[in-house]
Amino acid sequence: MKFIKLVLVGSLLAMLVSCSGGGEEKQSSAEAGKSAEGEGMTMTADMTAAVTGTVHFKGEAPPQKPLQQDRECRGLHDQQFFIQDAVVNNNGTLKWVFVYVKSGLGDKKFAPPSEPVEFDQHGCRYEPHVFGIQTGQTLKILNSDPLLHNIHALPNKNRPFNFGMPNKGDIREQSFKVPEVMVRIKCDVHPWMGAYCGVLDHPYFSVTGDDGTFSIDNLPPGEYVIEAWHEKYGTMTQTVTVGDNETKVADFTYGQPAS
Ligand SMILES: [Cu+2]
Repeated sequence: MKFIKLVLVGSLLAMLVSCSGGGEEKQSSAEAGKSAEGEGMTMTADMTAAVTGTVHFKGEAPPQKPLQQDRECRGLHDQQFFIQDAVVNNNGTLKWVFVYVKSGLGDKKFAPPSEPVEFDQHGCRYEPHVFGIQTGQTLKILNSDPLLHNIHALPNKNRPFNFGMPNKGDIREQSFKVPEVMVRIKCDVHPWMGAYCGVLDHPYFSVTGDDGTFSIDNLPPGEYVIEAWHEKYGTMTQTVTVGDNETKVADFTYGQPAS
């Protein structure tokens, strides 16, 4: 009798845990589905304007500092990682710059994509270090490491979240409700782990990689303020006017001494 009681209590607890855990995920995907089917959404497929460019870094590149990890994390991989807060590529361009349409879209509405944005914890680093996501889009958080990480998001406008992911293969889903550039994400177990997420209510953003270029495609024609954001070197903006079937180049240059 006592055993049965324990089993009952146990399964009740398990149900409670799974309900509260799964409820959040259901709610966010339901919200995404609702806005995807909503009326008045502007489609992006037939829009033909584009803004592309390169983010240059002028002057001496900062030295690449090796990332110091603890013994447990070093044991997960045989690579030498470097701190990612100021990465100048071999071609003199700047990596991890979030470039996006800051204004100019008016009241056009854009449904979030149904595909999630994947965000991994791998070798005790976040991958990717900088990324963009649309409001209502699913952020699929993975843990590829066989140890405990926690995902601690520190937004100012969105609801913060903070939970542990103890096992390899763990998956959690989150989403953001309102635009916010940028949301910092950190791990409290491993203080060197940090990432930045740009939340927008439209799909017009890009992050520079190893060649320092960015591309913002499928824009409606118009005049836009394009902002480049870098975690260490700050923001720069410029205004660009693009017509149908037109691609404008908007380059940015960081690292210039103040004039
Ligand atoms: Cu961690």
